[in-house]
Formats: sequence, structure tokens, C-alpha cells
Amino acid sequence: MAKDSKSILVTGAVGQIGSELTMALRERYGADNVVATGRKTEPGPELRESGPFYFIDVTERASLDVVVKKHDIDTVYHMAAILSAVGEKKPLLCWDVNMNGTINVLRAAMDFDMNTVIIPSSIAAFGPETPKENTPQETVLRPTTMYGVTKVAGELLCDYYVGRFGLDIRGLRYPGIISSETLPGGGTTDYAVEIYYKAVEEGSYECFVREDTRLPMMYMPDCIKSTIDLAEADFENLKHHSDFNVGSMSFTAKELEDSIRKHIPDFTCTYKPDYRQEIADSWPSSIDDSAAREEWGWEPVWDLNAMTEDMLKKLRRRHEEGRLYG
Ligand code: AKB
Repeated sequence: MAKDSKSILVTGAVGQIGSELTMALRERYGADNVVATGRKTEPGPELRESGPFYFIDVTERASLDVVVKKHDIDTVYHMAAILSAVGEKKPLLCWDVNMNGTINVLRAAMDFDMNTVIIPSSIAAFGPETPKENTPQETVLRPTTMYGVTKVAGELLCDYYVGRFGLDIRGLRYPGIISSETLPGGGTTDYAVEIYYKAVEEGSYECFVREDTRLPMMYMPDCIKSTIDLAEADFENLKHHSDFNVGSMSFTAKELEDSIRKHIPDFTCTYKPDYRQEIADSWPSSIDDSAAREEWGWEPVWDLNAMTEDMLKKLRRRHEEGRLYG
């Protein structure tokens, strides 16, 4: 993204990643230059009061255009999406929001001559036939979830827009994202966030995947860093565009439980897999992110133990202040 970029729009700004990304972008580019948007959920006071906020529906092009025109938007971070677990309950909604939302953002970017569009993908683009360990950048993309189908189609659509129309689009395949500010909504990797909240609140957690489930994960500060680093990379250096693998850490649910127990010795976790187990089993265990490292210098900072210490410190403070859930 051009460093002199003047007006940024974030869709899905009330969500788990969008809420922290918006605040990081406001800090970096100036609060008035970062327009936050959400569909229905009320933003918290920090998001609402620190800069412009609008309710829009990304599936309705007109509602997007109003804000783009009003703020002369030149960069979009398109974070609005239906995630994997809700996507399996409501596949048509998932298709509608993820595909029509994406094409609307791309068309607006063309029509309003924008500089840059960031559209995240996910490890959900992979499927059971993909190599599980150290999953390569270029590999089999045959997901078995609707969310995954929309992520593969979205990557292809974005790369098509880059090649056909010369639009500057960038995207990363996020692993499960763990954070302490806004709860995730409707993903398969949500257990890796919920476990911390329940550990602090109740000292126990019932996990919806098996204890040996190993998935790639990332702590929010690295997620924000990867997103902004990619957005600011020189376009000329990028051979890939919409589908960068980004790795950080991989651990089993049991290893996560053990890392929490180092700080809360009485913490107990039981395992009761539900329909999300099959989704988790279809995804990689670890990711080869050498393309991201080579093309834009990606390097994660956080590991499991450092993340656990930080998460528990933050959530304990919030719990003491009586606002664990915001
Ligand atoms: C989900 O679990 O659906 C998301 C993802 C890995 O994209 N967190």
C-alpha cells in the first residue's frame, strides 16, 4: 500500500480481527483516515469514538459505495466474512456474504480507482487431500467446507483481478487467530480462544475438538503485523498476491491446555468433539510460509508460551475489572 495512502475502509471492523486491525491502522495512519464499518453488531466505545464508523452490508453494493464516495476511499481491508462453523450451518449465507461481498469490494475498487485492496484468505482453502505437515504454498486446494470453497474462489477471483485489470490486491491465508479483545464468531479454531476465557472465568473448559487436534495458530499482534506488513510491501516484489501462507505456531489442544496449566495449576479441560472436529481434521497441522518470508519479509514474533502468559495476564485484568467479555 502506498505509504501516503489517505483514506482506508475496514469492513467487518467489529469482528475479532477487524476491531484490533482498525485500531492499529488508526494509530498508524491517523484516526480520521480509517473508516470502520460493520453490519449489525454495535461497535465498542473505543472503536466508535476513535474515528468514523458506519453500518453497511457488503452484499449490497450501494451501501458500500456511499461510504467509499463520502470518504474518497483508496484502500480497503475487507475483513467481513462468515467463518467455517457458521458456514456449515448456513452455507448459502456463507456463499452470499463471502463471494458477493468480495466481488462488490473488487468492483468498487475498480470503479473508484482505488490503490490497494486487502482480502484475507484462510487455511480453510486447504482440504483433506492437501499435505498436512508444512503445507506448501502451491498445493491441492480442495476444501470440504463452504467457507473453504469461498476462500479458494476468492483467491482465484482476486488473482484474476490482479492479472486482468492490474488491481493491487493482497491476501494471506490466516491460521486460527487468538486474541483477548474481541471474541471470534463462528470459526472452528474458536476453541483456542474460548479456552483462555473459561480458564480465567471458571478454571475449566469443555473443548469441542479432540485433544490431539493440531492446527496452525497465530497471536493477534502477529496477525496485525502480517496484515500491515503485506499491505505495505512493494508490489513489484510480490510474485504471489492473494494467497500467502503465513505460519506462526502449531500446537495440539492438549499442548494448549498444558500451557495454561503452567499458570493455573488447577485448570481442567475435557474433550467432547462435535461437528467442528471434521472441519479441523480437513485442515493442515503446520504451514510452509517461505514465500511470505522471501517476498515481503514475514517473520512471526510470538510462540505458544509467550502468548499464553500474555493472554492470561490481559484476561485476568479484565476479569478483575468485571469486563471479561467487554
Ligand atoms: C475458522 O476457524 O473458520 C477461522 C479460519 C481458520 O479461517 N478461524
